[in-house]
Amino acid sequence: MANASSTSLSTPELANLCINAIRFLAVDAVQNANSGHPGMPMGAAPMAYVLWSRFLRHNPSNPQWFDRDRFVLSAGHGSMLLYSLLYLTGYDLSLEEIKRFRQWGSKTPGHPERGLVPGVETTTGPLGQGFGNGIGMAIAEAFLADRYNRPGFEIINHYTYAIVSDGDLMEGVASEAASLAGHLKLGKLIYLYDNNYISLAASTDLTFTEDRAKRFEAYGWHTQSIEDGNDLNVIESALRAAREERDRPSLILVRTHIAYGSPHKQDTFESHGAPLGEEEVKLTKQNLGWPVEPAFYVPDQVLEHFRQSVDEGKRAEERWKANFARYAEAFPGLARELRHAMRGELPDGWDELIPIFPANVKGVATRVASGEVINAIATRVPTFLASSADLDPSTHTSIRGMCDFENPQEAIRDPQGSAGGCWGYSGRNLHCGVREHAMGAMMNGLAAHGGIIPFGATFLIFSDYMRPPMRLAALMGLKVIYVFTHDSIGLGEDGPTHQPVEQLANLRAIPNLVVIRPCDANETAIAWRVAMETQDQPVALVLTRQNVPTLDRTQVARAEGLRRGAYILSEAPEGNPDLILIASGSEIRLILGAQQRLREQNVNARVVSMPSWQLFEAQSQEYRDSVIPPSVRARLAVEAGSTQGWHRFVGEQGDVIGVNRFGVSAPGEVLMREYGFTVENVCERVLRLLRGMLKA
Ligand SMILES: Cc1ncc(C[n+]2csc(CCOP(=O)(O)OP(=O)(O)O)c2C)c(N)n1
Repeated sequence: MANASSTSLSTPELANLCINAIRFLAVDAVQNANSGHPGMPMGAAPMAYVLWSRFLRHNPSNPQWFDRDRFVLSAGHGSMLLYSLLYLTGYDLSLEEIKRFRQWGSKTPGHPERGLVPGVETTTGPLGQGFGNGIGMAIAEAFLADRYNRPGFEIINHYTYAIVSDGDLMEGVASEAASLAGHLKLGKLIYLYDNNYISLAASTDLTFTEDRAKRFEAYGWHTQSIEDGNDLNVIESALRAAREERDRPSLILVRTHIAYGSPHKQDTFESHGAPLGEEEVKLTKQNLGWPVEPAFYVPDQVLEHFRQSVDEGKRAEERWKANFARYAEAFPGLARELRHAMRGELPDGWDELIPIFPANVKGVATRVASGEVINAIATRVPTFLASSADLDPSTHTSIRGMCDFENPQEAIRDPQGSAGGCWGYSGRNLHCGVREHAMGAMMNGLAAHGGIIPFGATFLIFSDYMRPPMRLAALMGLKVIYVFTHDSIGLGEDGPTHQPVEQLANLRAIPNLVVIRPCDANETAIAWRVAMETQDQPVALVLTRQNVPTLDRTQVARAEGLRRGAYILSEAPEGNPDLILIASGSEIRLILGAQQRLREQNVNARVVSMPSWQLFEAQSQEYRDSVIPPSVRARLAVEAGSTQGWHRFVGEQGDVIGVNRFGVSAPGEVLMREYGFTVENVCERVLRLLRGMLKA
């Protein structure tokens, strides 16, 4: 079924049976679960059928085959559409699982979840995200194809398809991503739009009346409109035309009817997110000529027809493997590189060029140190891709001289801001423009596609704009790296709109996201190593705008300690500590200063660098107790951000110097002083803490 030539096999009757099988698996599963979204799969089944049976090149026996077409169901609430297709085409998803839709421990959760359901490329549900993920996947394909294909060897050559809905198109993230996809001329990106004029709570007449085709044309997309979403031949022709259009992404607007075939629910918003009801299920089956019983009925010829995908998929992968073997003979170096990339492995010697920074009292901003590390890694890791939301001069995240990811046909009119080198799809710098939402969603697509290690950069304050995709990256366990600079009120004059306060606490609250705030250049280098070596978790690096001293590691512990999340940076001078001082990032300088000053007052303080809560919490209790002994209850934490959560480490009797109000526009040093980030204030708070404990 992978190529159109097999369409002659599918009589209209058989096609109709197949489409109704998709529809009624969805209807029955939702009815059985008494929860879910039947309407969308019922309306979109014909386009999904045409795509999956006549175009999609995939291998149900190996959902990981690298050169498969990618398919994203961006309207994740219509998950039963995807589960039906996966079951019918022979993925490792049984009919029993379909019957257990939305139940505890099933492989058919409410919304498609990558990693849990075989064949699901990306977790969708929050509308608009899948739309952006698909664009990341198409970028990955274009990048890898440009870098690795050679004449006669189209090793990387696949399409990215998605089904998107009104909700997807309404969400802002889709506008950002569509705008960039149009600019980049991603010709192998093809989206089918389930244009049914109904959303969750209303008809789109109440909310969404722009001319969608014109909107996408203005973005630079190729658009086609189909009046009848049940006309398979027209859908097939449109998909064919979209595939032939190589210079623009495609949107095919398909007029469909939500809950198609339901006598009382078709075209109503009630059918969007609730079971049809037993009586209506019966009437709908009768209306479409489907047996009322049994539920979950799949005619043999339907299964047989869909299951041709299994053999076709195997053959397609075998052909690809044979071609890859010839490629490896002709281009052994490239093939080795690509194999590493496809497996997500780092090449030998990937870290050889990462610098060790000499001690320096004046120091360097951790964003600047990070920039040096990035360039050292990029030289050795060819699929390490930088993206930036128009802030790379400030975040120091350009991969210098290693080309810009741009459409190669595009004439460069004004190259300001270019990273230098060539201009094309093998460019290592993906300029996202001022589009953080899209950057986050696209990075998930890049990582989910595989073969690429993406990182993206912006100011910490604007992590707020990327939080939804960051949450999904963490949920999926994707290897995405975030570089967030300008990490505190210490950034200064830009004022409270730009000064993060609650962002660290916010990011630390996301399960499975590793947040690291290194204290100096050498911790930054180790933080990058951790980020590169971490496989199934996103990592956020939180960096300063302002200089911080590069610590003399002959006087304090080695920066390698960062790997454990927290470590004793400087032991209490007299051994057993009276007090533990804990900080991260730029505030380490203060607690080191306080340690010296307190010694003069006979207070014996241990200094703990705690760049990452998550890494620390992953350590054994024994290790954690060795760094923060339970017996030492006098503890003070210092961090230029919300104090929320810090009591977990300082305990009930401990104290925290933080920022629990918005910042102010003023020079960073002034602000830090006024907000109590001085050695004097740290010492004063320590003495107060110790006095209070004596009294208690
Ligand atoms: C970001 C986000 N906001 C809200 C929702 C809740 N929600 C689920 S589907 C939907 C709208 C559905 O409209 P449409 O996309 O046209 O899907 P259809 O009604 O055609 O199934 C909403 C608001 C969501 N899933 N994601």
